[in-house]
Amino acid sequence: MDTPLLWHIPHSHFNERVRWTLDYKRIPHRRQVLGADYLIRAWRATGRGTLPILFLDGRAIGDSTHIIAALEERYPEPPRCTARSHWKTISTSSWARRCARPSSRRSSGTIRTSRCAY
Ligand SMILES: N[C@@H](CCC(=O)N[C@@H](CS)C(=O)NCC(=O)O)C(=O)O
Repeated sequence: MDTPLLWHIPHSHFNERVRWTLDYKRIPHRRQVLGADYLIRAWRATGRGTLPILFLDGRAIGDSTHIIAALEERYPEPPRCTARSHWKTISTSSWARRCARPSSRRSSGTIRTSRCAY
């Protein structure tokens, strides 16, 4: 199996949530920041002009939600989310750190998080 490769841009929450998932699951991978030619490269790889894109097991996967779902399937442990869902107010906990949006990663105290559907 090839080492997964992430094409990404640094300042983007779509890209950050994939980086966060890769880090959280401790998945060995490589990262490549794309330059100004990202659009054509992304289109060629996935048929859509957005980043992030993850190359996993010979597939180019676009869209952060699809990428995270594929990672969850390929690397189930540790699970990114539990079955707990729906709007809820929770205190910062291991569940919150796993499932809250990346922007809430460093939150402390009580946070409001959305349904944990990646
Ligand atoms: N639904 C996509 C959205 C990704 C997205 O919009 N990425 C932006 C960077 S933050 C992008 O590549 N935009 C390029 C463009 O729209 O031309 C995802 O979750 O990955």
